[in-house]
Amino acid sequence: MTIKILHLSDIHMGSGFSHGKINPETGLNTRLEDFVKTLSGCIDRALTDPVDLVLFGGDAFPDATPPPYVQEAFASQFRRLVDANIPTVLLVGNHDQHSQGQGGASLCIYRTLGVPGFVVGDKLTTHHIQTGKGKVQVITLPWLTRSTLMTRQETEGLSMESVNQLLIERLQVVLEGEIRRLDPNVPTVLLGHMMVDNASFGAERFLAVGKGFTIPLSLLIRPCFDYIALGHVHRHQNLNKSNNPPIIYPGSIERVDFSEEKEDKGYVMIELEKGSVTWEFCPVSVRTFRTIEVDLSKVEDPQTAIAKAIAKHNIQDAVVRLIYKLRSEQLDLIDSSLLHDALSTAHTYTIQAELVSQLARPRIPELSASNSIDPIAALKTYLNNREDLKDIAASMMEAAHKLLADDEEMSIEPTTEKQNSQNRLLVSGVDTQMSLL
Ligand SMILES: [Mn+2]
Repeated sequence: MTIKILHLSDIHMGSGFSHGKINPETGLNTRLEDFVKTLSGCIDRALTDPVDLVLFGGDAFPDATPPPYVQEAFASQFRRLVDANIPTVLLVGNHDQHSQGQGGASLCIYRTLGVPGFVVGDKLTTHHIQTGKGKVQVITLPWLTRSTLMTRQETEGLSMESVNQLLIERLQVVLEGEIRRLDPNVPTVLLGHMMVDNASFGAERFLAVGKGFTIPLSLLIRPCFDYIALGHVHRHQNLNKSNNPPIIYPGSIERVDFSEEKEDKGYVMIELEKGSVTWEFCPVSVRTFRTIEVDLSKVEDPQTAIAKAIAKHNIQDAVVRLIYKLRSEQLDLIDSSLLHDALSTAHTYTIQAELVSQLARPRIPELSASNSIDPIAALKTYLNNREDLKDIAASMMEAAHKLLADDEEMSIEPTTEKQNSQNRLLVSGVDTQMSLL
């Protein structure tokens, strides 16, 4: 019998409030209302279809301690699956884990309360789930941290790269143990919250400093898995072009920030049988995010140019950011009240003016925009050029290493790429920015 599954992920309910406003009728942030509406649409689909199982790929909230009204908004949607007797697996993502680790995840309350049909995936283990259309095996692989599979003593003195390598070796062993105990006749899904690397399994990948912990694709492509359901990356994609098995990030259900401006949002519907699976990405309609960027530095009439740039876009009910570049002597030529008028139909908007420096050249040539260098190397170069910081240079380097290591432990956002480019921008030029370091 075919088992129907709805796979969704990265709900992040309660985030992005800065892109919303207070709804005077409800007193709630409109972005919370947007997220609830979208989640509600996903649950509607699960109920009307109906599906036999719902898989959530992790990151329910922006952190492990969401305010009660946000938790309740989340719970009241998932409650509808309980009422309809649809079994559901809630996987723990990095944002759901408490920094203290040990069982403090925001989703564990569903297990503690014994919510019927609900399984919380906070451990690497296999769940045998009885659906209306037969049995399914779901291996849950929550967000891994070093402390998940290793003790502090084991990792002491090891470089971050060796720790990551060791972690992957451990994971391979534990996963193998789960795989050996699988019933080969029952359809099997691996549900994981992680960054999966397209590259093959090799040590060279760990040599790059500051690179996040990733799991090699080769570790996941196993004939025993019929479908690999992922969470963590906010852009929908299938990592296995041969589709055997599909390795799917459904992506986030709503735009969390501007880095997701151009992405389609949605969930995935799966039809699963042992040895045969089909899946389909189902887009949902979410609020538009729109960046309007305009360079006024070379135009005669900046006010007209900026009005034209805005008029080109449909900004009705959208979250808008207007970024314009201009020379300092043009400042008086912009009437900001006219900008506010032009943007008034947007849901919310921000206006960001950037001065174009006539002398936009880097003080430290190695840190020019054309060189993309990792944060540690950039800091080192910078410190080498600052005699006055000599005394604290070593401790600054140490602190930076620590920050990057912590960052990996706590949360690696799919926006890393974008943040990298922002970092590059930061070191790329304008004098005032360098002095911020
Ligand atoms: Mn995540």
